[in-house]
Amino acid sequence: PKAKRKQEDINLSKWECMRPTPDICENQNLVEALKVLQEQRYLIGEQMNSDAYARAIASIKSYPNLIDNINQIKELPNVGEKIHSLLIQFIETGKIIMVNQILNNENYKILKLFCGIHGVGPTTAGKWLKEGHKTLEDVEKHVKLNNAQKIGLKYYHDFNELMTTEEAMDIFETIKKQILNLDEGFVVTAIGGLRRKKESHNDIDILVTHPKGLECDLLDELIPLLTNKDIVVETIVHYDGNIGTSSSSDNHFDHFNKWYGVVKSPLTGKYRRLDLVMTTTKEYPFALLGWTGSKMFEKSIRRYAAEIKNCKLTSHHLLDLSKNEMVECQNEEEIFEYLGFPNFVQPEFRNC
Ligand code: TTP
Ligand code: MN
Ligand code: MN
Ligand code: MN
Repeated sequence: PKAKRKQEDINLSKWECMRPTPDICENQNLVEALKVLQEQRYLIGEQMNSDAYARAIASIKSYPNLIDNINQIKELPNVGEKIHSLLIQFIETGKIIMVNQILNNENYKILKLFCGIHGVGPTTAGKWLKEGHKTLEDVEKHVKLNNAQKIGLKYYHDFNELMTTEEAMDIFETIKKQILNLDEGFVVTAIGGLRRKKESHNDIDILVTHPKGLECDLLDELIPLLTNKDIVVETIVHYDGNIGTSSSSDNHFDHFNKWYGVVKSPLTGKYRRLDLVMTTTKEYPFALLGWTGSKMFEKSIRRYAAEIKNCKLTSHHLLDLSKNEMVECQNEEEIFEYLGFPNFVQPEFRNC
């Protein structure tokens, strides 16, 4: 078992980004139960409701002790009345009745199945369900899919199986080696869940820069090379960051050259998702911070920067709106410092 953190480590900030949050926490069973409720709200299109669960989950993940009494629940930030009563149910009975009801619900199972297709969100899944589709075979036969969804369906099984850190690291090292073969000056960094030291992974995310700016043409050379070596097997999207044509409702929309695709894992032979992001060296600290995640951490630190510091933080820059000037930062540490964080937040504690 893990070493318990001390009572004095309790941090009750309402800002997720200010509280150290590990991947696996002291109240993991409770977190897993609440994640079912959060996901169900998301799947039926109740985003606000889902977000309320996500914030409560983050609050619990950052709490360093086993939650087994009502006084502890009372002090948790970002837990509203409804979720509060579910937590009481959990400490009294060891479970949340609603969770099992959801897990047995046919529509929930179908929506979850459909959203497991890369490129399918709740809106599309809900539409297919309404049209009477129930299985992946129904979708394959009767629905017109876009390119990303076709790939998502083709590799459905592998994409929905989480990778171990060993496998994800092996893919990262394989790609890194190929990039450094092209030029030793490339700086190749694991980002996303791999950098946060999560114990399992949906994909591999890699950030690349070069002191002489060579990253701007790298993808055009790298992707054909990796394809020849049977490492890359599909391209999902290749964004040219200079052409601002792609529109996205994603909060994390940025303007980097990037490539999302599929690789064949050398270690297991399974097909895995890979994201490659190119950044200038000047933007590197901001890209690193923005692409390390978690998504909750990013949302929180951006809101904190805006509301408390009157700054606009993106994956490209930090703009101080009070002075109307860009803040130059050499590394992540300087960004946290400028935003008034008492300490640097290690990536492994950004798992909110
Ligand atoms: P993901 O790869 O989606 O998530 P993750 O690595 O935290 O976990 P896993 O892959 O195992 O599910 O995204 C990684 C980070 O990249 C995320 O915290 C936010 C950022 N991001 C963007 O900035 N823009 C984007 O378009 C996407 C998809 C992610
Ligand atoms: Mn990832
Ligand atoms: Mn993901
Ligand atoms: Mn990713």
